[in-house]
Amino acid sequence: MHDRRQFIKLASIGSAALAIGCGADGSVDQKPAPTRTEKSEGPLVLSTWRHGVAANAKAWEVLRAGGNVLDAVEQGVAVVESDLTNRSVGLGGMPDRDGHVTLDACIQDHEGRAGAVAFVQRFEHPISIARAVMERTPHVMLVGAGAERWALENGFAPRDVEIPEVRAKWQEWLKQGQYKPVVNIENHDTIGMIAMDAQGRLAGSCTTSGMAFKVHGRVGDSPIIGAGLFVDGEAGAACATGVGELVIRTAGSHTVVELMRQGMHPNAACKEAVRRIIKQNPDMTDKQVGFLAIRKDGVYGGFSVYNGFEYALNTPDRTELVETAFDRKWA
Ligand code: SD4
Repeated sequence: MHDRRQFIKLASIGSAALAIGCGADGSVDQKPAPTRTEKSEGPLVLSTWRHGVAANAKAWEVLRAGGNVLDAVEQGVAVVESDLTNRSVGLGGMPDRDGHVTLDACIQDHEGRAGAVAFVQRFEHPISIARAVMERTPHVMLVGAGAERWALENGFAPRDVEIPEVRAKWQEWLKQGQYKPVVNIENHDTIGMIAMDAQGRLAGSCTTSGMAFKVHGRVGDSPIIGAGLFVDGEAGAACATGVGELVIRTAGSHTVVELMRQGMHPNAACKEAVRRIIKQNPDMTDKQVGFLAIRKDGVYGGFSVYNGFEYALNTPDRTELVETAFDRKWA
């Protein structure tokens, strides 16, 4: 329970966010946001989309057992990477326009240590390679053939997966060959996970097969620290989903964390990041973007361009799928 002083503090943060002018209706900021301000109240896990439910269950298991928050975010999203029925994460994902499934992932801890891989093929767990890059090299990111060779040399076994349904969809797409992503359907379902352990340590992970039928070699926001994911132990954590190019151009997750550092509520910080994207891109037709955020004090939230962006939430009191507030309705 929050005492009165705590309540006033939260209320004033909310109105500060409103005063910064994050949107005309203000409804997100005015709603009493979900809060977790006492560290003793326990851990917290958020992850994008419905597949986040299974990922969160795994992450929660790790945290409940007193495990490391970095293990939690790695093992959580790895569940989704292994699910070959998932068409937007892992080896079951949709291919690029040349028929290759190429994967992007990154991970970051509360000390700002980070690892990433991009444009990798034939590995089931890019998130684990990303973590290994972080822990075993002086680098942050490895890409393509170099990343694959490094993974092989470091004990990761390649895996060849051929999914007839995916092949058939690609062949169908080739008939027109048009790149026309549509929001909220299987083309936009990266898993991004952000979490806090009982001691208040933050970590995040993000992994995806990227946009279906992308140009071979294209890398989205998901493996880019500051775009698809950003964690700062002193301020908060954020992750993104949706059209990666829009998120990269605005350093989306970094924006969210920096706004929270200034005291902004996570809902308002995500909303402001969305506002900047919309400002840069007056025509947002078919372009979904959503953000999730946890502020250092355990307050959390999210916001998206269109309705339909759900996130899986685990707290000591709640295990739910939550829809974020949004800027506009997808008709
Ligand atoms: C990307 N952000 O590669 C990813 C796409 C996605 O949910 O599916 N996001 O741009």
